[in-house]
Amino acid sequence: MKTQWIDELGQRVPLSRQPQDLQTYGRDWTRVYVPRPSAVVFPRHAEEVCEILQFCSQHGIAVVPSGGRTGLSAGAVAAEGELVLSLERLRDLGEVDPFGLTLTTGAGVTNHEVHVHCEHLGLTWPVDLASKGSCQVGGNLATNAGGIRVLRYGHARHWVTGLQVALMDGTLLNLGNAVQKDNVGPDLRQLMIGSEGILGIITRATLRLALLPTDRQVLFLAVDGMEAGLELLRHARIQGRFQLQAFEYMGRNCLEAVIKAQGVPSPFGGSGELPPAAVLIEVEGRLDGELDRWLEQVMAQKLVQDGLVAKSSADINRLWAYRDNITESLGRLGLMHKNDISVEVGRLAEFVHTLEKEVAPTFPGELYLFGHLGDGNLHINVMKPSATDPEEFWDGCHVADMQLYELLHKLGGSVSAEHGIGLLKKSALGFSRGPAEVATMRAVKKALDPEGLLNPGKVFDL
Ligand code: FAD
Ligand code: 2HG
Ligand code: ZN
Repeated sequence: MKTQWIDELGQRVPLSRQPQDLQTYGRDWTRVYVPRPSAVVFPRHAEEVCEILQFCSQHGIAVVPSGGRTGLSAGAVAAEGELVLSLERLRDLGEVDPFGLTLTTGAGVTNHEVHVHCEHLGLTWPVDLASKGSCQVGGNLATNAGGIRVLRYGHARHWVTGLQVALMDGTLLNLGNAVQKDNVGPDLRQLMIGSEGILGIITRATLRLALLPTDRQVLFLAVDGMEAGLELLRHARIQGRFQLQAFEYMGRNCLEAVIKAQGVPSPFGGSGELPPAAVLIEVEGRLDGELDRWLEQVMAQKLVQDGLVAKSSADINRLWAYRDNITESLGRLGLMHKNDISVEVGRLAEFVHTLEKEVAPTFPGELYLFGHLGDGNLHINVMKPSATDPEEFWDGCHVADMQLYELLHKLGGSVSAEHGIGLLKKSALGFSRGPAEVATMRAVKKALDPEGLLNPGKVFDL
């Protein structure tokens, strides 16, 4: 491979070809593709991002934008000799605007750093996910991240007023600022959000902030399975006179995986059998006994078998850790094939029924179900049996996936609720998006990146 261009670029901007950096920055959280970037660049400001893109356009070099590399669909993977462009040095973090409740930040600031920055003012950016320590604002917006508070606040796209984006030809677009009301033609900010780095590179964002929830109440409840969890959700939404912040579900084997991988005791105490499933509910505000009354009702109706109510912030963190640690724990116990699906909440019972009866037996491993029940979003993880060869396992999963996607198509669900398409889910795209819609996406991509150099092969092939 000709590498003269790498030396030339390395004289202009910080660049690494160290094998360790190529391994680290050439991949995200997924472990399906072998990272093979040609180099990694670390621009220090937006103008350098533009300079790199212009250089790459002139030399026909493919570029992969890389954030915190926590993505779960291989969107930030560079397996074909691409140049990785890391945003980690774009770390300017401004002051909170106390009038408009906004904050302007570089794309490379982590989600958690934004939270800490606003906390002392009683404010937060309500995009909250278990990967918050590593994922970056740019990555959150490029994936339109969901997370554990979507039920209350919606996805990341609702919490942005301005974006700065570098295009493949080196143009820098300033799309909006901290102004809240701004209806001037088609909204290019929203086009960029969720586009997984195929249309432009986010260099800076102005975020909307929300009040940090006070008087957080957290319940960890044992339920009989998915149907009971859904019934509980219906009760919470209709009869509970409180504001839900989160409503999360995990099957028994997920809980077992966390207990085993993290070396923690059962949340329900003792050494007795774990319940078929558990639901973590977070509610905000002073409730004057309303939550206790609701809990008594659902226990009387036998919707809940056992329950814990957090009594302190240490308790809240301890209970949330059972949910937050699922992905990490499953990853430690084995190789996982992942699906991230959603259907209307009202059709989730029907979906799970068919999944368990017809689709689950076709997967070549045990299924682990958990997710954001309140959003109709389930994470279906399949663990590779230790005796199965990885290639055979991936192939078997891809065959079974097609049945899963057919089922979702029939129910009008989504093949990617929050993680995006990236490289991994390209074969799923057509089950949730029609041919005319995909053709329109391609036309937009071609208009902004005619040579297809920005994150090539992600979402769809040109
Ligand atoms: P990366 O993985 O680096 O990149 C993701 C995509 O965005 C890639 O296509 C990349 O090319 C592109 N990209 C990155 N930065 C930029 C930029 N500045 N400009 C343009 N494109 C860019 N996701 C959820 O939605 N909800 C969850 O609850 C959730 N929980 C998670 C829990 C764990 C333990 C893990 C490991 C992941 C979880 N994720 C979740 C997935 C992941 O954290 C999110 O998708 C996150 O938003 C990715 O951010 P990142 O900075 O790590 O992006
Ligand atoms: C979560 O909700 C993430 O914890 C990760 O979206 C899901 O690991 C997964 O499948
Ligand atoms: Zn999730």
